Amino acid sequence: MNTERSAALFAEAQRLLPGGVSSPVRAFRAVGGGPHFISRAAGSRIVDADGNEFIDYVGSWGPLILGHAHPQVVAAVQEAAARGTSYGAPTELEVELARLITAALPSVELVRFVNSGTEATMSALRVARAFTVRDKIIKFEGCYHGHADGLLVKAGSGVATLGLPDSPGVPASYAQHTLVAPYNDLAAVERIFAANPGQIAGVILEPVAANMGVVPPQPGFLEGLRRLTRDQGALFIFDEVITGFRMGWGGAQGLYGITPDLTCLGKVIGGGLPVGAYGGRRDIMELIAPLGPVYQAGTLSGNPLAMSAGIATLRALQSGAVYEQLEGLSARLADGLAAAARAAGVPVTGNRVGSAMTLFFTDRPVTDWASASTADRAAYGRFFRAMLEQGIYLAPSQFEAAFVSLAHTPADIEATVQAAERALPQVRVAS
Ligand code: KE4
Repeated sequence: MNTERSAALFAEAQRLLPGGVSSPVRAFRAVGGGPHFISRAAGSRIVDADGNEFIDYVGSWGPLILGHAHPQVVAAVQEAAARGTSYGAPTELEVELARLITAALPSVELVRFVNSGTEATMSALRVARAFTVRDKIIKFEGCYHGHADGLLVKAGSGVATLGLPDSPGVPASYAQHTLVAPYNDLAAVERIFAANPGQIAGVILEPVAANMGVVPPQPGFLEGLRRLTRDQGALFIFDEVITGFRMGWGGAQGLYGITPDLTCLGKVIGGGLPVGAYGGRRDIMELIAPLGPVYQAGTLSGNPLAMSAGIATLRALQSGAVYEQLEGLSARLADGLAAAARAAGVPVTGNRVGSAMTLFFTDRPVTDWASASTADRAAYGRFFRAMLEQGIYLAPSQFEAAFVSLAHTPADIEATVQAAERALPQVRVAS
């Protein structure tokens, strides 16, 4: 495969950007080789600077549930841009997107738009601390909530990918307020509450973890946390930046029937443009300026382009049996990959919730970071490269998700399974 143009661009990019990228996980450090610079995309396909075409399962890390360059999204953004790109003033568009979000998520009575998932979770923690007048929060090992200081503690995604358990630059005086439990371990959370009575402002988690690879909540885990936080006067914060409108119209909270106090959103609600949002109970969100004293602001928050892309995306998700379509394609892909691994004698564990899935190169169940981290990263790297050579673009990290979009076709899925049948026998897994 000719990658000369990408290689030249990467060399130039490394002279100008740290690691040559705008976000660490894109650098392919976990899988080897240089990143492919993408020049265009449409539907389920991306095309790199050398003209190589791939079936894409990254989908910009989740936002592109409709696929790339969806006509309704492109038209909405073009029309909005022609009327001006940003006003720094309220618009009807943010009212419309807020209407769609609050109708889909009954727990979200008030919502504030921001520009990234990081801003959403950072702001949700601030208002949780203000509301409870407590400083400590509980997060889970392997969950990633963006790069806000207090959340870069035993985080997942790129932090786990690069083996950076915590980040330098976060003052210990701040990180000490972040307490960490293993995912799916309710007893560990009960012990933390018992050891910190009256001090926990909130518990934040991905209701379906997707940043240590996909790890579903075990039965009773979410319900137990809901009961525990309510009993302890702490807020239950769902980070639905990935799961929101991905796991169903009602997100993970709809799928599992849990009512969180606060919800963080991003990705899908922006249709591929920079966006985030946080919202929840009115009595909590009324603390946010200008209504209340908790300050949070943003020059481009609610900007008309992101709002237009988000509205077009959510409206497209309201039509027809889109989630059943995603489920059918995703189940076929997951089953096909598992069968290919069995046929090749390669031990893997496949985790999937809806259209997000991960093939872990380990023979044990993956229910938390400790078990996810037993996966053979080198084997995943070999699998990734063997698939890339065949025109299949997976996440360049064992600890991320593969996303199926509504633009993927049954033929795409079959081509992917057949590529895996050829790739997996080449993957030698460390015994
Ligand atoms: P952003 O600040 O990257 O928009 O969102 C942070 C975030 C918050 N919460 C969850 C559950 C997330 O998954 C993310 C970001 N996801 C990663 C990939 N898993 C973004 C990719 C990247 O960092 O380049």
